Amino acid sequence: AEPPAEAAVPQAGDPGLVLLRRIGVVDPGDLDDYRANGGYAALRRAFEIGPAAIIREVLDSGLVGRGGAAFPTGRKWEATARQPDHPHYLVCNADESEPGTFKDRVIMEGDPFALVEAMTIAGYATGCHKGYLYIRGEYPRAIRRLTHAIETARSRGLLGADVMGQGYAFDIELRRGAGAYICGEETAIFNSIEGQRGEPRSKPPFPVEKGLFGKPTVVNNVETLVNVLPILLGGAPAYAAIGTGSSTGTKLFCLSGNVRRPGIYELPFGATLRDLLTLAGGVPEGRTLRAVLLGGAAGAFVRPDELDIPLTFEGTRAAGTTLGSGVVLVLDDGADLVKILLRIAEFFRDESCGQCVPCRVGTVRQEEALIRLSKRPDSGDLALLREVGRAMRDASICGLGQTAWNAVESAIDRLGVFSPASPSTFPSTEAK
Ligand code: L3W
Ligand code: SF4
Repeated sequence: AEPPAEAAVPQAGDPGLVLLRRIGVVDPGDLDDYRANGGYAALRRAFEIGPAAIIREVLDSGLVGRGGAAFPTGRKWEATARQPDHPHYLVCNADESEPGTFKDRVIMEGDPFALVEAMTIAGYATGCHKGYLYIRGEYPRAIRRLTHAIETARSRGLLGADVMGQGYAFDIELRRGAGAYICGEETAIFNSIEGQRGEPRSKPPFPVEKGLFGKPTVVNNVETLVNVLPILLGGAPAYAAIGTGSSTGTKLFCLSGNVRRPGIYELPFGATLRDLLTLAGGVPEGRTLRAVLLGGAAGAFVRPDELDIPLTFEGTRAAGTTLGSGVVLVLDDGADLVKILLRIAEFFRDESCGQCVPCRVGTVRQEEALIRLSKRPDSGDLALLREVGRAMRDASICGLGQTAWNAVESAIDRLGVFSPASPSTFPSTEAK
C-alpha cells in the first residue's frame, strides 16, 4: 500500500472517532474531567428511559459482541433480564489475551470511567446488582486506573447502594486473571471467579440462564460495553447508520507486525483491509506485503491480492476469514511464516486447559507435525495435520480447540506454505 499523508490518520479528538474520542483527551484519573467530556450523560438517560427501553435501544442498534463471536448484545441482555432466577450477575470480560489484541487495554487505560459507566448501564438493564470486572493480570496500569475509577465512582454516589440517587444498587468488583489464555473463555472466567480451575464448561446451558454461581449472567467484552454509551446518547438509529446493515457502528483494529504505523485504529465497519493498511502506512520501505493474519491466532491469513475484503463480520466470513477480536498482523516478505506457524501451534499447545481429548492431544500432535514439516515438507504430515485439525474443530469443547487449526490451515491453503513453490518452505532456520 502507498504510504499516505500523516493527516489521514485520525488523531485524538477527531470527530470521526466514537470509542476513542476521549482517549488522550481526558485525564483518566479525573471523574470531573470525564463528566466535562460527556461522561455519565448516558447513565442519566438510562435512568430516564428504564431497563426495557435500554434493551430495545441496544437491540435496534444492531450491536454485536466485539470479543470475536459477534453475538447480538441486545439478545443477550434481553435473555438475562427475563430470567426469573436471581440474583443476576454482570461479568465484563477484560481478560484480553488473544495474541495481537490490545484494544481493550487502550480503553481501560485511557478512558476507565467509560467502562465503569457502561457496566452500570448494563447491570441496570439486565437486573444485576453486582458486576465483576475480570481483567488480564498483565495489565497493571489498567488495573490501577480502573481500581481508582471504581473507588472514585463509589465515593461520588455513581456506584453503591443508591446509584445517582435513583434507588438502584450496583457495585463492581475487580478480579485479576493469573496469566491463562483460557480464562478469557466466558465459562472459564466463572470458574476462575468462583475459585475453581479455569476450565470452560459445556454450553448449553448458556450463561444467560446458568452462569456465574449457577445464576443468570450477562458476559460482555470491554469494547462491546463501551459501545452502549454512544447508542444511548445518540439513539439506536444514528448508531445503526454507521457501518453496514449487518455490522453496525465502528470497530477497533489492532495493527501490528511489519507495518509503518502500528497501533489502534477506529474505523466504521465496511472499510476495506486495504483502507486500513493504507492508514497504517503499509509495510516498511523496500518491503512487499506477504500476508495478513486477521483475527489473531484463532483467525486466518489472507493474501496480498485479497486486500479488498470489507472489514465487516459478513465480509470477512464470506472471504473465509474472521474479524475475531480485531487483530491485523501484517507480514512482509522478510517474515518467516513457518516460524510463525510453529509459534502459534506452541501457543495453543501451551494454553490448552487439557480438559478434553481432541484439544489436549490435538494441539500436541499439530505442533509435532508442523515441526516435522518444517524440516521436511515432503514428510507426509499434511494429511495428518488436516485430520487432527478437523477433529479439534469438530469435537473440542470450547473455542480454543475449535479454532486452534484455523491459522495453520489458512497458511497451507491460502498462502501455499509447505507447497514446493512456497518461498517460506525451505528452510525455517528456527525450526526445532
Ligand atoms: C444466549 C444463545 N447466548 C451464544 C453467547 C455465548 C457467548 C457469545 C458467543 O467465543 C470467539 C471466537 C474467537 N443464547 C447463545 C448465547 N451465546 N449462543 O454468545 O458465543 P460463542 O459460543 O459463539 O463464542 P465464544 O466461545 O464465546 C469464541 C474468539 O472468541 N477467541 C478469542 C478471543 C479473544 C479475545 C480477546 O483477547 N479480547 O476476545 C478465541 O476463540 O474469535 O470467535 O457469550 O454465551 N443461544
Ligand atoms: Fe480445554 Fe481445549 Fe477442551 Fe477448551 S477445547 S475445554 S481449552 S482442552
